[in-house]
Amino acid sequence: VNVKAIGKNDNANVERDETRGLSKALLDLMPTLGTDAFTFSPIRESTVSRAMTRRYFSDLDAHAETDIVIVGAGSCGLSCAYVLSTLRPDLRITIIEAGVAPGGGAWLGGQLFSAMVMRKPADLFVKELNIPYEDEGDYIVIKHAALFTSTVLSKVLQKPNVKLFNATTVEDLITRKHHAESSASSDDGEAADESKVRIAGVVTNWTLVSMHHDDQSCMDPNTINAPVVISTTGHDGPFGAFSVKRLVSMKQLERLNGMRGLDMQSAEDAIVNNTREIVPGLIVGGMELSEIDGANRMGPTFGAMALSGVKAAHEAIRVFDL
Ligand code: AHZ
Repeated sequence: VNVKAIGKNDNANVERDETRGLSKALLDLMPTLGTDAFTFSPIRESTVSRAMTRRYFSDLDAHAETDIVIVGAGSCGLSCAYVLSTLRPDLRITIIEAGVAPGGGAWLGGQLFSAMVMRKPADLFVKELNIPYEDEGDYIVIKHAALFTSTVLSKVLQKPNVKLFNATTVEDLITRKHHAESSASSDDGEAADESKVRIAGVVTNWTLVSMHHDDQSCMDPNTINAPVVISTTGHDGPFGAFSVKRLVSMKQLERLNGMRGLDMQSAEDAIVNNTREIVPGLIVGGMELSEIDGANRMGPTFGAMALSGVKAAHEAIRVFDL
């Protein structure tokens, strides 16, 4: 795909005032603020409108056919997007997040506390992102979960091959008949089973529209075709575990085993180790997985979310390249 550059980054040409830490231009601007000497560059309202809508609709057009869709921009989905977009700048990656604010449950550490705990070796991912932390031996602590989430989010959003559609919900999965011989997960050449499907994209709607299917009729959705979908929608809840619940209702999974009680020790290993292609074309990562396998929850420790995202990226590249 041709992925066009997202914009000019002329930070390298910014002249800094070394003692005061800010750019000379910003320091020169400061005393003019609130005086007659200060005014913004001129603009017309329609220019603002077109600046936004032209880009949004051109992104919708470009991403209607995408290489990889990530459903859910929580800690797992964002970690996955970072690795995938870095390793494969040639791939067009589309993130669909139901909430207005991407980040899922990773804006706070646990309860309403700030600090975020990650067990080693997830410190390797935090080092990759260049986020400061305190090393406590077997685990590290980032002073605020929002520092992790805002950093990974900002790095992902700067990638030219990534588009995040937030306030947008995945309402359904696109399916095709699955032919085992062409499957990513089977190489034994068995005959096509009519009831088996592969996932071939997602069905979307703006979240505010999705929330009103009960009181407004016929608000049809939109679609995105993709050979690989990665679902990281979290454990069951009002929005969570979306794709795996849909796999059960379309009889591609017999049942969900349901997330078990909390056991930090075993839960994190299980989530990373079980991150995989569940049906052809659909990889599941993060806490959504616990619903399929009956893994324990881990509570407020986030290493498994980062490394499940790393594994989902690795798996997505394998499936895409088949
Ligand atoms: O809004 C959801 C959230 O941002 C989004 N999402 C869910 N359903 C969606 C749909 N379409 C689009 N149908 C959807 N987006 O998915 C994101 C999931 O983020 P999360 O933080 O809930 O999940 P995660 O697996 O990345 O991280 C789980 C973090 C947890 S939960 C937990 C525990 O309960 O013990 N412990 C940890 C570390």
